[in-house]
Amino acid sequence: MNWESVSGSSAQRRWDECAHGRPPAVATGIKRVLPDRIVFTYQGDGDLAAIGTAETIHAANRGENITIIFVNNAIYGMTGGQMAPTTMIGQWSTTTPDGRGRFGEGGPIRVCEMLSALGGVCYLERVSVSSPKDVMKAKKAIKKAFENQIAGKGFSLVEVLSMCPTDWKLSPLEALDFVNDKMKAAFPLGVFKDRQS
Ligand SMILES: Cc1ncc(C[n+]2csc(CCOP(=O)(O)OP(=O)(O)O)c2C)c(N)n1
Repeated sequence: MNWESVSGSSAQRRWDECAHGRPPAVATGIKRVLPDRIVFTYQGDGDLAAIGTAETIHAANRGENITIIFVNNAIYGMTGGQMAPTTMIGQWSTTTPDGRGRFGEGGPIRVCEMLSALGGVCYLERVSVSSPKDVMKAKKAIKKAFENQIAGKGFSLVEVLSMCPTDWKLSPLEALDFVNDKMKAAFPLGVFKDRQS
């Protein structure tokens, strides 16, 4: 969890770490105490949509004026490839050796679609980094999420479909195909909410 300040004559940057799942709560506290700071979190799918589901939903519902960059690689990467809430039906992981099952494990949680129902949310967009064109779009979305915070518009989240070749057991090029063919079908790209005021 990180915050950055550009107030005053010189930029001050600070990175804070907190327990998995807690970044939206910690960001809430920092932003409320230091409202001139630009506060953002950088979270994986296990962090944001499993360990920290409650923190994410309630910060969004309260309309906290923070920016969340949500990295969705459909797996728990750091701990070695267990099923994440965003693992897709049929997808292999170390804890779903026969593929994720709709009845045993449930389907993948689509975070942007889920949060779009909450009144406090200002901006939700799902992007990808699996081609140069996608990277340009992702950059634009992330910039907008920060501009929203500077304008005081409230909660913005950009979901970034990302590669994890190591835990998917794929080559880097195969991992790009996995995002383009499989993940984009399960997690459609686009703007899910864009409140103007
Ligand atoms: C509160 C808490 N629960 C569980 C863990 C163990 N843990 C560390 S990383 C991780 C998985 C993280 O997956 P994700 O957020 O998707 O990030 P990735 O590594 O894929 O980028 C887990 C479960 C932890 N560190 N803290």
